[in-house]
Amino acid sequence: MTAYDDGNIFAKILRGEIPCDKVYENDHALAFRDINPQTPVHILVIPKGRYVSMDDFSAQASDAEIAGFTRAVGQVARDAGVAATGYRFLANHGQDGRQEVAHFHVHVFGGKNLGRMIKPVDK
Ligand code: DGP
Repeated sequence: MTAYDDGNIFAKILRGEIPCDKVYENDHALAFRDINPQTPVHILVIPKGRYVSMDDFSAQASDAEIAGFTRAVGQVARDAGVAATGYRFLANHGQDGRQEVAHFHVHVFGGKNLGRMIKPVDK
C-alpha cells in the first residue's frame, strides 16, 4: 500500500494551510467544492484521517470514521439539492483510476443529467 504523504494538497486544506470553499464538516469528514468543477454540483468529500485511497480507507479506517464519512457524503448531496434529482459519487484509486490527489476523496457530481457512467471502450 502506498505510504501517506502529508504534503498532498488535501492534507494542506485539512491543516488550514490553503483555503477551500467548505460546504460541510463533521467529526470525520470535510466537504468542499472542487476547484475545477465538471458539473454544476461538484463537491469533494474527504476523511479527516490520513488515508491515501479507498483501498487504504476501507482496510484501515475505524467503523466510526467509515460511518462519519458515509453520512457526510449523503448529507452533502441532500444539502446541495441533488438527492431528489439524482447524483453520482465516484472515487478514483491509483494509476488506472487516474487518482491525482493521494488523500482519499469522493467526488459528488450532480445538477444535470450525467449521461452514461463510463465511456464504452473501443472493441
Ligand atoms: P482525482 O483525479 O480523483 O484525484 O481528483 C482530484 C480533484 O481534486 C480534481 O477534480 C481537482 C481537485 N483539486 C485539486 N487541487 C485542488 C485544490 O487545491 N482545491 C480544490 N478545492 N480542489 C482541488
